[in-house]
Amino acid sequence: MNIQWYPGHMTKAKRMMQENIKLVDVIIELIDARVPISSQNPDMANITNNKPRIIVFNKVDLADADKTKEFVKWYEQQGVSVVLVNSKTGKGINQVINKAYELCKEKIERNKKRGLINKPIRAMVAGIPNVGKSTFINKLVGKASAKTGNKPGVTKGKQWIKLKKDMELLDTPGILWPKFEDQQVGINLALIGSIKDEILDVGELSLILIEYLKENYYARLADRYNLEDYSELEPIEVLEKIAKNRNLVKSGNELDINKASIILLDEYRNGKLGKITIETVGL
Ligand SMILES: Nc1nc2c(ncn2[C@@H]2O[C@H](COP(=O)(O)OP(=O)(O)OP(=O)(O)O)[C@@H](O)[C@H]2O)c(=O)[nH]1
Ligand SMILES: [Mg+2]
Repeated sequence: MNIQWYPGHMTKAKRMMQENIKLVDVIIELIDARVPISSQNPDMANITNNKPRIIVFNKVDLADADKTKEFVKWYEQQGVSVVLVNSKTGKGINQVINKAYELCKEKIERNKKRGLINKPIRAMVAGIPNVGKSTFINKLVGKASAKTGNKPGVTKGKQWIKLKKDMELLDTPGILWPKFEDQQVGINLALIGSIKDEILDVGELSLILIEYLKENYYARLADRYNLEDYSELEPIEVLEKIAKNRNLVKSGNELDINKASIILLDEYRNGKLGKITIETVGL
C-alpha cells in the first residue's frame, strides 16, 4: 500500500514554523512511542534551523514497555537523549520542562546579566499530526488552552501559550514530510492514526494490522475478539470472524467487514488491545 499525505495546509504550517523559529529557543518534538522511528520527522532539524531539540516519546502508556526501552537505547546511541511521557496523566512532562531550562541555561544567564530577569524562554511544540502536542500543552498549563481531538489536523494555526512567567509554548499544527521513502513508514503512521482515514484503504490497513498482531501479539487479538485458534486463518478470515463475533451485519444479514476494519483500527489506536508497538529496532 503506497501512502503519501502532504496537503497544502502542512506546507503552510511548515512555513509558519520557519518564520517563527527566530523567536524560539528550544524545540520540543513529540514522537509516538508506538512507532518511535517512523514518527520522527526527518525534516525537523532543517525546519527548526538546528535549534536545541528535546525528543519526547509521547503516548508511552500505549506502547510495549520492553520495546520502548530498546528504542530509548537506540536513540541514546545516536547521541539523542529522550524523555518518556504520558500527556494524558502528565507523567514525565516536568522532566521535559527541566530539560528545556537546562538547554537554555546560557541564554537565561545572558539575559540575567543584561538585567532581563524572568524574560520568558520560548519552546516550540512540534510533531506529526495527532501525536498529542495540544494535549501535552494543556496538561502543562493545567487547563484546556489548546484544542485537541483524536484525529489528525485538529490544530490549524499557531498559538502561543503562557506556561509560567518565564516560559511560553508555541503549539503548532501536525506536519509530515513530502515523501515517505519507505512505504512502511506511511503504513505505520496510518496505523496509529496520523494520516487522515479518508485517503486510506482502511480494509487493507486492518489486514496489515491483523497480520502483524498475529505474528507479534497473538493472544491480544484472540482475547479481545474471542477468537479461538486462528493460527491457520488468513487475515481476511480473521476479520470476518471479528465481524461475526461482534455481530456486525449489513442489511440482508451479510457480514459488515468494513465496519470490522474500522472498529479494529479504532480499538488499536485507543489502546483497547493493550500496549502494542508496531516497529522494531533495526528493521
Ligand atoms: N493514551 C494517550 N493518549 C494521548 C496522549 N497524548 C495525547 N493523547 C490523545 O491523542 C489524541 C490527539 O491529541 P492532540 O493533542 O489533539 O494531538 P495533536 O498533536 O495536537 O494533533 P493535531 O493538532 O491534529 O496535529 C487525543 O485523543 C488525545 O487524548 C498520551 O500520552 N496517551
Ligand atoms: Mg493539536
